[in-house]
Amino acid sequence: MKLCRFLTSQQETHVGLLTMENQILDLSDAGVNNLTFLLEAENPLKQLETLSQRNLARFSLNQIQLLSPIERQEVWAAGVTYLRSKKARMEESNFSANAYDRVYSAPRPEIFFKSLPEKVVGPGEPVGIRMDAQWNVPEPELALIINSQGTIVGYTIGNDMSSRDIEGENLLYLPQAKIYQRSCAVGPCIVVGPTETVARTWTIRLQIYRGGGIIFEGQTTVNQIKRSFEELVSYLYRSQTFTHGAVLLTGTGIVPGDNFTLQPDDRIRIEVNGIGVLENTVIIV
Ligand code: DO4
Ligand code: MG
Repeated sequence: MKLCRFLTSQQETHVGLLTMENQILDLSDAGVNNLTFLLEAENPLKQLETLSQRNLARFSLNQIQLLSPIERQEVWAAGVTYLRSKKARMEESNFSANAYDRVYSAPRPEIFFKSLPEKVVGPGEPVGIRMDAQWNVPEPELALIINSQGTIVGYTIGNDMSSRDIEGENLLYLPQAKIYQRSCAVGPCIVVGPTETVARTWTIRLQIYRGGGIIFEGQTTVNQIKRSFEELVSYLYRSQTFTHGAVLLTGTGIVPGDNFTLQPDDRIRIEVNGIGVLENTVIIV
């Protein structure tokens, strides 16, 4: 079941279900105006299955605008969860190679704050590269949707936009490399139902388009994430409460070569089979 938020032609925000026929079943027509309400339910999948049987208003995708499927959830991110990420970080960093090496196999994972919900960019909206950074990349990541109890209730796609020169200069600059205007995109929908075992069979694919052609292409599998999802969530929820639930990006396993940097107007396309496609163009912020 694919849950989404969308804007109607009357500029109203509704909650919907993406059907197999690429239509949107308007759950707001059944009085459901809030994603979090569904994600906090005892059995969200069962609720969605029941709602999907109802004769509700339908829209085609060209009648609406998909929004990021986040309401009041903070976005956090795990790092150095793939071997590829550890290697890239060790190579880029001036003094901190050892820190990345150690965190990859330490009991405690790297987890950092990424975005306030209201700053998250949705499908089709521009993502940003910092005006004071020279080396910028997208980080295509599986995102866990977690309820207030710490249960994983679904999955979506996240883009943890990052400035590698700022991150590499000094580890203490990480928040500046990671958290700035339009640095986090999430969408297009939340897939409710699959277990971790199923999610681990998915492939993450990144394509970057420039001037009509593809300038970078890469892929990885979710199964290459070193830590279990439960382990990542249990660290995030330690000594921390999330009244509205949280979103956790699970790290990147795709890192373009060292001579690649994003430019304005590049189009970033991230596909996870099992979820869908998240696409954004790049602007300087
Ligand atoms: O510590 C650097 C950030 C790592 C990261 O964001 C990732 O591995 O995805
Ligand atoms: Mg990342």
